[in-house]
Amino acid sequence: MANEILKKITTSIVDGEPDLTLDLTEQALAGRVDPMAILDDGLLPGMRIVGQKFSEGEYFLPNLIVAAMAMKRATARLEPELRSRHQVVKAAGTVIIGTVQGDIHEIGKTLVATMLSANGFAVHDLGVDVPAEQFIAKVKETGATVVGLSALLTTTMTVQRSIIEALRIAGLRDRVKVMVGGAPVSRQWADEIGADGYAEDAVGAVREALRLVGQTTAA
Ligand code: HCB
Repeated sequence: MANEILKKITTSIVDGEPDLTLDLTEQALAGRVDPMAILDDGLLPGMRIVGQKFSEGEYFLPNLIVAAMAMKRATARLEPELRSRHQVVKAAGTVIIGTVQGDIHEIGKTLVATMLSANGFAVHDLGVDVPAEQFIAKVKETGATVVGLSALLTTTMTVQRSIIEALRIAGLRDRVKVMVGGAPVSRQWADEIGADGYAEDAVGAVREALRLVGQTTAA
């Protein structure tokens, strides 16, 4: 039953049917399918296929938009389930996260924020298209020790480097650890731009953030 519904969820994302995706997500939850499996084995494979079809010229912008709508609806429904699965023992630290300036992709960043907060972090999500100054102001205001920078475009991943530099110029680089992520981002890129951490997905981001604040508890 689980595999079948997860496949249907994937197909509904690829076909761009937000109502159906939400309905199938509800059905999966009612059938006690693990919310993490719904995300990892149902929704995300669908988004990967959509991205692939877009890069091959089979899909166009409207396909991306409608797939993103489906994904957003389903992840909003999953959010409370993902949060309640994790028992927050103590505040793990404060994280500021956002998608960098010039980039409006928000789904991955929001998932990372959800998982961090489900794992005990106080999270300030600055949204998308966030300029360096806004990250800097929020670090000063909150005393956050981790900054998460999301970038989905090869043209905006370079902004991650500029933000790290801006944090240095603002005299904050010794106070905060920077964790980068997003589809085109790699560990090698993170090292190249002097980031402190990199994560491939939301669970990895929790692990990485815990490492960065000096904790060892697994996500
Ligand atoms: Co967009 N888009 N898009 N898009 N888009 C991508 C990213 C392409 C790869 C598609 C392709 O060509 N195959 C491509 C980028 C190519 C490139 O730069 N090399 C692309 C393009 C070209 C564009 C436009 C330029 C298209 C156009 O206008 N002609 C345009 C850019 C707009 C802009 O930002 N200025 C654009 C627009 C859109 C939308 C608006 C239609 C829509 C976003 C809607 C929204 O977010 N509300 C969209 C979408 C949906 C995608 C794809 C299909 C899916 C992205 C997604 O949500 N993935 C994407 C294809 C792809 O990525 N394969 C495509 C699912 C999430 C869960 O994964 O990687 O974002 P994630 O996040 C992960 C992971 O990276 C990590 O954890 C997350 C959770 O697992 N992570 C972090 C992320 N951030 C982190 C931060 C940390 O600190 C730590 C870990």
